[in-house]
Amino acid sequence: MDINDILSVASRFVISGKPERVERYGSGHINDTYAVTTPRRRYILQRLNTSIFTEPEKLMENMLLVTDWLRERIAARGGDPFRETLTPILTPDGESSVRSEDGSFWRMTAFIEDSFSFDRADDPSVLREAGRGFGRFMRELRDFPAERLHETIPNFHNTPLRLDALRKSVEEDAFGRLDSAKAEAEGYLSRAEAYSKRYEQAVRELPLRVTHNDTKINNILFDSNTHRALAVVDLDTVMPGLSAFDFGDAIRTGAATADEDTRHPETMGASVELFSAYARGYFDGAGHISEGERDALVFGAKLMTYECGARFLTDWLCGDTYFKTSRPMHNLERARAQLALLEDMERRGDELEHAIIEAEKETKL
Ligand code: ADP
Ligand code: GN1
Ligand code: MG
Repeated sequence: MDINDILSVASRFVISGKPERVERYGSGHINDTYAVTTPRRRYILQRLNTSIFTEPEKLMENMLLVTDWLRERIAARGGDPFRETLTPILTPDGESSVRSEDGSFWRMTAFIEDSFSFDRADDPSVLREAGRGFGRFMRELRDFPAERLHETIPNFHNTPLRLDALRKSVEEDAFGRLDSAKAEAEGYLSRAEAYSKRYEQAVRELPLRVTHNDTKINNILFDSNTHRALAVVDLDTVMPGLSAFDFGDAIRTGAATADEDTRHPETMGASVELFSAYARGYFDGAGHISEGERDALVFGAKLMTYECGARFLTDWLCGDTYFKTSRPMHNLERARAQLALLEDMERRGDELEHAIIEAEKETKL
């Protein structure tokens, strides 16, 4: 589709002014995201990846329910409901999406101006804010009727099933890539039993909440003026889940010493300082969590790193069909970086557990 086609998709939504400019936006791995500008405003227009989100209409139902719910909570605490959550833009018929001629599925949200996001931080005060923002997101959805949510990707954080997929891709080696990934396959599969066991225990014992499930650090926006956490975006995977998943996925990207995309796994590790900062903000934002949930937070960070790395490796072995890539070995390099991060988290396990205890103490003071 060329720019004019995208502009004509944009004009099918009820927007203020004629869409004049369109540019690629953000660094998400799944959807195609564009910023659309009219003489008056900007909008985010997204083509959903419908090979991954196979029932996009249901996903949009979730998004409308969740943003309506959050808007009320935000207004009730005196916040700005049009800046602190996504505002879906509808069509003249009240639909939340349109299909273009080629069958692709589009949705639009108001652009949240004067905000920024980042792929990795090195400033503890920003990480603390991220923790507060994602923690508050979970707290504000605490009483949300979870049964009204569709499961947009079934078994999204079912780590044992993700490992089955990895095992299968190793056995089949359909693209002849296993030779390039022997050490990584061994690194991931040798941990499968231990992590699956601990995962099953967590799922058995911990409360199911409504969680975001993709708390990558670039899925939270910060206010450019105050640098406070502003809005949690990318609501496509809001589904029932464990608090440890959301805590862990944010740590995986936010408290790492290198980018997820680094080609230098030797520079990848966990920053205890950033981890502590995130944990402090998180306890503050999330409010009460159970002892069991608290005790699973460090495990959540390891699990999400492990699971995501295993998914990158699977995608590498299956010919790069899931995550967007921009270089030939991208997914293999991502899998290497996540393995390096996991090894470092395992080495520093005690330090991380200690940081949780200290952060919790501080919130209780
Ligand atoms: P993906 O599912 O591909 O990750 P996202 O929904 O996360 O796509 O969007 C990609 C990026 O665009 C986000 O990381 C965020 O930085 C930015 N973004 C998304 N929605 C908005 C919005 N309404 N206003 C401002 N920035 C946004
Ligand atoms: C994807 O959509 P994005 O880029 O925020 C993926 C996450 C992975 C992440 C790894 C729906 O997130 O699960 O952790 O890439 N989202 C989906 O960078 O699969
Ligand atoms: Mg995203």
